Amino acid sequence: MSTPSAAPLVGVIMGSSSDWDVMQHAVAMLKEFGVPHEAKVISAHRMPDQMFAYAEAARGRGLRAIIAGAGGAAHLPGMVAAKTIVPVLGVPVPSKYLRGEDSLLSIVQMPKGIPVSTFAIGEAGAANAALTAIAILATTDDQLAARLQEFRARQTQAAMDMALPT
Ligand code: RP5
Repeated sequence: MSTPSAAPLVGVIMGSSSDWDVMQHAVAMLKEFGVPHEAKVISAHRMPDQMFAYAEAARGRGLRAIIAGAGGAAHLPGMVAAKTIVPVLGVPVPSKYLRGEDSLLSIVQMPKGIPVSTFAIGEAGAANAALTAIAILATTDDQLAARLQEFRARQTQAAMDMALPT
């Protein structure tokens, strides 16, 4: 279920369109739960003024979480977090030469006082960042909380139904 016309509650931003292969998994999860969201390219290095404007406006526009994905010198999540108190969920995107270990370390090693919740490198991190944004929203939305519980229950059942080759 997707609600593109409603005011976005979650912003999904990424440093480049080349990050979409990974970040689409965050968007897919938000769509599955029917969470109003937006997705944009906002580059820390190539469009820093727009990055700061996005971060400064985020809370006033009603965003409750920002999922920020970037690769390499992945400054986007940290710099957005520096300019807003909206929770920032950082997704390290796999990079060409260091396979995302550079992205992970860039995002996770924030100085005390400016947190970025940092997720796994790649697809799992993007999906889990979305699930965390959903969990944040579910603290004040009982219907969403019920959908999250159902998601967990389906996942548990799928694991219990797993069979190994004999
Ligand atoms: C980062 O540089 C982006 O987040 C992307 O992961 C990486 C490479 O960007 P492109 O050169 O593919 O645009 O800022």
